[in-house]
Amino acid sequence: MGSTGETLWDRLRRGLARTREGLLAPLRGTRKGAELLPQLEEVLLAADVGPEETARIVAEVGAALPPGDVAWDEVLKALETSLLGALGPAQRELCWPPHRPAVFLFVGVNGSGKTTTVAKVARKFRQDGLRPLLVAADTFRAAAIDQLVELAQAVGAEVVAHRPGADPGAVVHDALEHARAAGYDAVLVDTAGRLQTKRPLMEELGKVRRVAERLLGRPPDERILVVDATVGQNAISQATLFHEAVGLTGLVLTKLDGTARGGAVIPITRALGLPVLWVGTGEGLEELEPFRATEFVRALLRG
Ligand SMILES: Nc1nc2c(ncn2[C@@H]2O[C@H](COP(=O)(O)OP(=O)(O)OP(=O)(O)O)[C@@H](O)[C@H]2O)c(=O)[nH]1
Ligand SMILES: [Mg+2]
Repeated sequence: MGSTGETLWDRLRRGLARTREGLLAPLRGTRKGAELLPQLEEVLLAADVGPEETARIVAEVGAALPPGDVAWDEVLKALETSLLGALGPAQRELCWPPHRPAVFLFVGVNGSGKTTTVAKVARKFRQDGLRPLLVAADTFRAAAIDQLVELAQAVGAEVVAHRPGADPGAVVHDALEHARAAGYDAVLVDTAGRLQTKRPLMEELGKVRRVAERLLGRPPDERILVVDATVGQNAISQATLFHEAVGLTGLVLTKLDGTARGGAVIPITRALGLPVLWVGTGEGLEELEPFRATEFVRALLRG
C-alpha cells in the first residue's frame, strides 16, 4: 500500500481516481451545453453528491456556460468554481488549544476507520515532533485494544489501555491525568464503533465527553466523526446523530480510494456545516491527507 516516494498530492490524486473517472468519463464526449447538463446531473448523482447539491451545481454550471458548443476546458472551469464554492468552507486547520495536551475524540460507526485514523494522525504528530498519547477507549473487544497497541508501536506512540470490558470513561480519565502529568502534546481517544441509532451506546459517548470536560474544564478540543466515504448518503444520518451525542467539530472521510462516490463529501459537509479535517486515501499509515479544498477539487477534476 502507499508506495514510498509518493507525495501527498500523488496519494490524493490516486485516492480520487475512481470518483474522477466516474465524473469525467461520461462528460468528455459532450460538447453542447444543453446535452451536458442532464449528463452532469446524472454523474453527480452517481458520485453521491446528493440531490440538493447536484441541483445547485448543475444550475451554477448551466449559468456559467455559453449557449451552443462549449469547450471542455470551460466545462471544467465552471464545475471547478461551483465545487470550490461548496467545499471551500469545509477547510479548516486543526484546533490546538493554548494549553497542552490537546484532546481529540474520535467517534463513528463500526468499521469506519477510527482506529486506523487515530494511528495515522499519531504518525503525523510524531513527524511534527509532537508527543501523542493514544487512548484505547474501545473496551468492547480485546482485539480492539490489541489493534491500537500494535498500531501505536508501528508509529512510535504510547498507549493507555485498561482491560476489555472496562469503563471507557475511566480509561479516558486515567489517560488525561497521565498526559497532563507527563507533558504529552496530544491525546487521541479511540472509541468503539457504534450504530448511530443505538441510544445507550450514544449516551456512553456523551459520558466520555463529560469525563474529559470535568477534568479539563473544557470539552475535548476536537470531536471528530470518522466517516467511511463509501456509505454515501447514510453518512448524513450518522453525522446528525453523532453530532447530537458529542457536538462534533469536524470530520475525517476515509476510504476515498475505495469508492467512485467521493462526491459524498459535498452533501456531508454542507448538510452539517462541519469541516473536513483529513481524508483517508488508503490502508497504509501514511495515507491520510489534510483536507484542502482547492487541491481536492483539482485532484477530482484534473487528475
Ligand atoms: N482503503 C482504505 N481502507 C481504510 C481506510 N481507513 C481505514 N481503512 C480500513 O478499514 C478497516 C477498518 O478500519 P478500523 O480502523 O479498524 O475501523 P474502526 O472504525 O476502528 O472499526 P471498529 O473499531 O470495529 O468500529 C481496516 O481494514 C482499515 O485498514 C482508508 O482510508 N482507505
Ligand atoms: Mg476501532
